[in-house]
Amino acid sequence: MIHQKRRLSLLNQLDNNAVVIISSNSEQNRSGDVNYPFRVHSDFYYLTGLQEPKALAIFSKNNYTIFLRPKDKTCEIWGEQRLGIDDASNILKSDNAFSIDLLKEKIPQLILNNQVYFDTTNCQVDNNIKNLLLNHKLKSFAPTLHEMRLIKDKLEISTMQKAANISIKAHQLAMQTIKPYMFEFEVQSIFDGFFTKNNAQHAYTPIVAGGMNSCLLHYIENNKKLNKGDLILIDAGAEVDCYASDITRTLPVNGQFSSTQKQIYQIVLNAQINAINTIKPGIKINKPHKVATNTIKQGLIDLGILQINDDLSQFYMHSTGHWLGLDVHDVGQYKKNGHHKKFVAGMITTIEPGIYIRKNDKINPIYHNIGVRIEDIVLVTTSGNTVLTKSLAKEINDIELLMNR
Ligand SMILES: [Mn+2]
Repeated sequence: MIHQKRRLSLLNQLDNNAVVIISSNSEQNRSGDVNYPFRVHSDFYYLTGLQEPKALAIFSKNNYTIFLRPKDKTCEIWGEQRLGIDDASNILKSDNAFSIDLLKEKIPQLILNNQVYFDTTNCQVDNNIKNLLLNHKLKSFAPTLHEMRLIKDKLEISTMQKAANISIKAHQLAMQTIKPYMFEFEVQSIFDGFFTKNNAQHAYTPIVAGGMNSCLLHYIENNKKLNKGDLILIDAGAEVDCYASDITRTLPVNGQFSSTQKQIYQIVLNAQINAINTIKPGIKINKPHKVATNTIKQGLIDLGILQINDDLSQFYMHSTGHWLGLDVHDVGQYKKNGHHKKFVAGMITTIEPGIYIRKNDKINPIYHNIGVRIEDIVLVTTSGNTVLTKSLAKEINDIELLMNR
């Protein structure tokens, strides 16, 4: 029923005679006969609840038709699950269900005299169909749909809390397991195993970065040895029912932060907490970033690492958060008419400030190769915010306690 509600809500925001056409993703080949695990297109899943390749939905206020692959005995023998045509209407609550092979034949009567909404960038249909549609004056539904996806409903919030909970437990397990001289991939395997054990997958390629690698923002090689006095930065989150979580923690490999590591870590933590505390409905969405950068700048000035007129971006060069949902960097605009939007209840954002000090002649070597990022998931509520990942340790003492238990 939720998908029906979403389709109707979208249609209510489009032209009265709108007919929306949206397709699933296609499978991606990895090598030879092997494909990557299939991941449905987020927009398609949001509107249909169907997780199959080679599927397409056409809906208007009067009709909802789904095209999908018919059941196939041979494919079934090889283990391929298909919903099939016969059950589709009942399960997906559509008026009609047809084989995807009939798409070209059926499409003209389904879009007749209506305003067609179709996003060529979102949809993977073959060129025959694309050309057929391009003969019509097309409009885009994506901007409207993506504003809808920005505000999460109850089901989405509870699914995202589930994903967050699995990630929290995996991070806790990592904190209790990490020891000097382990390899980064051994730490990654804690997440691989725990996510699989809980019927979840990685929402994105995890970053497990020890020592100098902690200063590389999207380091994913995860193949180096962890040295005793180093930090390890772990950015890893589970995906549950297509919904992402996204958590980063930075830990001392030996379970004890050094005094310089503590100095940098505490600045990032203060920045993160200050940023989170700004979040409530009506506040501009760039406020957390402003507060985080101010806190970090002042902290680095106090340590003598930065001068008042220096550019902070050499140490903090990314934004403080992003929308989170079906996509890790979720859809939804950050600005409207050139101005930052305001927070609204139901939005979910990450808050993830960091400081990255690479080897640099100008900086005291005691600070070299310290990369710290702390990332939590924040839900905007009517009265303020809730941190979905608040039960995961991030204070220095709490992390050291857990790592040495
Ligand atoms: Mn993130």
